[in-house]
Formats: sequence, C-alpha cells, structure tokens
Amino acid sequence: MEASEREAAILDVLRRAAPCAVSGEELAEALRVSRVAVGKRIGVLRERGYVIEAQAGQGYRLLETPDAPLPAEVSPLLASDCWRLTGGGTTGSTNDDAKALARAGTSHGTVILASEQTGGRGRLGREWASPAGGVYLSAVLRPRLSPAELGPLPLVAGIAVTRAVSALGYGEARLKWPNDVFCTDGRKLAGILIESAAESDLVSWAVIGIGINVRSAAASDAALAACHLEALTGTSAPVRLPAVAAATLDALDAAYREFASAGFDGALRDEYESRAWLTGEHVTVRDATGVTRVAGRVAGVDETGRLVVQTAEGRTAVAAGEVTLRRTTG
Ligand code: BT5
Repeated sequence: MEASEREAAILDVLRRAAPCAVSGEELAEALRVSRVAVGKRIGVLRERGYVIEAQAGQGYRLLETPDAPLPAEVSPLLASDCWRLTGGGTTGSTNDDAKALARAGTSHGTVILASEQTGGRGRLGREWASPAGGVYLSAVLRPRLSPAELGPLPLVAGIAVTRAVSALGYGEARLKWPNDVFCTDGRKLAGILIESAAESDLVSWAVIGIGINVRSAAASDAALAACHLEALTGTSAPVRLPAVAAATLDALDAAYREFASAGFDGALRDEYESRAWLTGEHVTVRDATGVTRVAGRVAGVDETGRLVVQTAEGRTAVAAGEVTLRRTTG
C-alpha cells in the first residue's frame, strides 16, 4: 500500500467512526502497519489541513476536513466512477501536469486537481488568475475522434460547468462562446482551456482544463471583471470546494458521454443555445493578431459548435480555434 493509499484508508476509517474516536491500535490493524506508521500518516494528514484530535486512551477523532479540492475529499462525493484523481495542492498549471501525463500514456479519466496555480493559463497565452479559493482541474480524455470532430468539446465542457452550478443550487450560469462561463451580470465565473494532440488524423488525447472562481478571493482582481460562486448563493452557507470539484467532474462525465454517444447536434446544442449569452447581439470576432475576422449579429452555434454570425452579406460560421469574441455596437 502506498503512503497516499494509507492516508485514504485512515481517513475512511475515521470518517465512518466520526464523531467517535478510533484507537491507534485499531487503525494499525485495519491497515496492517505499525502504530508508529499510523502516527506518521496522521501527521501528514494534519499538515494537509485535517483536524484530528488525539486523546489518551481513546485514540484519534476526525473533527474537521480541509476545504480544498483534495482527491481524498472529492472522491467520496463523486457519483461518476470514471475519474481517477491526483494532485490537490499548489501546482504551476493543471493543464501542463495533465498534458505531461497524457504524453506519458496515462489513461482516459485521469484528473489533476489543484487548490492554487502559480502559472494558470487561458487561451492564446493569456493568464488565468488562480489563487486559493477556486477550483482548478484538468481531465485527460482519449476520444476516438478526428481533430475536426473535437470542435464542440469546449461548448460541451461549458454546458457541464453550467449544469454543475445548477446542481449545486446556484442558479443559471450563462455561456459565452466558445469557452467562457458567465454570471448573469456579465462577469466571468469560469474558464475552459482545451488542448489536444493527434496522430494520423485521430486524437491521441485531449485535456479539458476548467477553472472556477468559488470564493471572493479567487475573483478579487478588479481588472478581471470576475464573479465567484459564493456570491450567487444568496445565503451565508459556505460553498465547499470539494463539492464544487465533484459536481463539476460528475457533470463533465455525463455531458462528455452524451457528446460521445449522440454528438453535439441535438440535445446538447439546444442546451447550449438556451444558455448562450450574446445571441442576437452585435459582436466582433478577431484572430490572435487582433485582425477582425467577422462582425455581425450572433445567430447561434452550428452542428459542429461553430459560432454563426449574421452579416450584411449573409451568414458566416467561425470555428473556436484562435479567436476572441467581443460585444460591440452594431
Ligand atoms: C480561459 O481562457 O478562460 C481558460 C481558463 C482555463 C483555466 C483552467 S484552470 C485549470 C487549467 N489549468 C490551466 O492552466 N488552465 C486551465 P481565456 O478565454 O483566454 O480567458 C482568459 C482571460 O480571462 C484573461 O485574459 C483575463 O481577462 C480573464 N481571467 C483571468 N483569470 C480570471 C479569473 N480567475 N476569473 C475571471 N476571469 C479571469
């Protein structure tokens, strides 16, 4: 048994027993290790934020679990059984970690979690502010699709985030094509970054990175026009970060399965349209160098996830790729 498995096993026993205590001897027996080894793992868990009381003659009692997207906290909340979780602390970028694992051959369903990122990335080399108080995760998928068929994936991931927001009881978030999740006041709640690699016209892996602002600290940079989940609750009930991560991963599994089996054109496209922000509004789509590709009114998204813009000359569809979208006055 690896150290992380021992910690998970200790937590499992303590969680089942709570609010009662479990003796060091019982834990040692359950794990088939020495009491000293149990003490060491308890020490590591405390460092991670678990409050574990030790009372002479009674043993260990779990009083508090950390409010962080740690695998040991997220796993028990998952309904889906397709994800294998790692990480949970501070990292550079979960997308970079997931890409490294994907290149090394990790299987479909590997997820990197983080409570903070020091080099969080958006699209086109932009930064994703990732202080503590947000949920940052990247999932490795191995779709049996061609690169062109991946077009709707950012939209599918966006749908998953809005479903998670609703499932957690925080109402309806909106989707801004291609990859942004907005609060109804037009500030950004979450971002999605999809990276992939292909060989012989078949996708070898795709990484879906999702960052969600949960606490005000995650959205505190005024320059970002960001919002956070906790502001949407309308109650003083705290939003637990493991619950947000689990709801997001469950929703991502469900939405991805729908996409893989039935495609985007149909129920998913209708759902996207029903939550789309900017439909009917005048927008300008620019490429990475700032050159305007198209300007006109948003008519919707097509069956491959492209944005359909109505211009004076007719309708044009734009693929997500390297473009940005701004609301403008027509
Ligand atoms: C995105 O890019 O929205 C994709 C963000 C993906 C972040 C996740 S976190 C887990 C995984 N690991 C990573 O390294 N990345 C992924 P884009 O559409 O390019 O938007 C970036 C822009 O959003 C920035 O230029 C800012 O204007 C704004 N922004 C940055 N941080 C933000 C935040 N925390 N909340 C709201 N807006 C933010």
